[in-house]
Formats: sequence, structure tokens, C-alpha cells
Amino acid sequence: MSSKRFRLSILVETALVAAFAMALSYIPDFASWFSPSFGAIPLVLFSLRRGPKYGILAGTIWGLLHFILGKVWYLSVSQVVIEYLFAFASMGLAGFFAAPFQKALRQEHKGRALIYASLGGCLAVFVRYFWHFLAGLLFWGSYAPKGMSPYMYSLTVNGTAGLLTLVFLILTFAIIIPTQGKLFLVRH
Ligand code: 218
Repeated sequence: MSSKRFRLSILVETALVAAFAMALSYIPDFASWFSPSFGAIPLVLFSLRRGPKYGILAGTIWGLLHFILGKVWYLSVSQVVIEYLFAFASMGLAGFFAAPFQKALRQEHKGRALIYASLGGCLAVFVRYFWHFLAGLLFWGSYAPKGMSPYMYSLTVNGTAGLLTLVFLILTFAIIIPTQGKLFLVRH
């Protein structure tokens, strides 16, 4: 494939992954800030396949799709920038583990591959929910139950959502990586 067509095919893949992550953002629909982000699954898998540059691009598109689809919870401009640009773009950071992850897979070290994928997932989810925690602390404090500090409220809400996201992500890895490892391997 020519390098131009190769790049185009990666960009098409990027857009499809962002759209799929956005579709998954609609479930579950009980609009609670505690719920996990299922879109993190395709986004992180893709980042491990294509690396951080395209991962961050896919994350950014996922965040921007919230604006087009009217799914933005708006409190202020800086809150929206933190939660829908910085936070979603951060999901692509998993791509920094793409190289060691793919090397381990190529050598058929599935356990090691699972560890690198999980480290990538931890980095992505931790940074994303750190942004949500910061926004929660700065902007969502008035929603805290009576007697609870904005700090504890944001830590509880975003810590739970981040942890649940990570649990689903790692469970998915444990199923997909040993059985469908070839999905991730790309020629350069
Ligand atoms: C305490 C608290 N409540 C709500 C939010 C807003 N928040 C949390 C997680 C994820 C997202 C992005 C859309 O899914 C948003 C806007 C918060 N940060 N903190």
C-alpha cells in the first residue's frame, strides 16, 4: 500500500473507533457520574494498536463528538475544555505502551502483553479521571451531599467511575489478548 493510502486507512480507522466509543457512551443510560466509560475499551485497544499519536487523535474526536451530539454537561468554558478535550484526549496515552505490548505479543509472551496493555489502560484511565476529579473539585462542588467536602465528593465519584472503567477494561483485555492477539499487530 502507498504511504498516503496507508495513512488514510489509519485515519478512517481512527474515525470509526471514535464513533464506536461515542456510541458506547450512551450505555448505561442511568446518567450517573459513577458509571464506567465503556467507550474506553475500543479507544484503549486502538491506542495499543496504532500508538499514542492516533490514540490521542481518536480520543480528541470522541470528546468533540459530545458537542455535535449535544451530550456536553456545561458549567463553564474551562470545565468543558478540561472534561471534554483534555480528559478524552488522555485516553490515547495508552498508546505509549503500544511498542512493548506489540513486541511481547509478537514473541508470544501473552502474559507480558497483558501486563503492558493493563499498564497502558491504567495510565489512560488514571489521567482521564484525574481531569474529571480536578473538574469535580473546582466546578461540581455544589452538587456534593450536605456535609461532604467537594474534595471527598469528587474523589468518591470520579474514583469509583475510574476504577469501574479500569475493571471492565482489564477484564476485556484478559479475554481478547490471549485469543485475538493478532488484532493488535500491524506492519510498519
Ligand atoms: C463530582 C463530579 N460530578 C460530575 C462530573 C462531570 N463528569 C464526570 C465524569 C465524566 C464526565 C464526562 C462525560 O462523560 C463528566 C462531565 C465531575 N467531573 N465531577
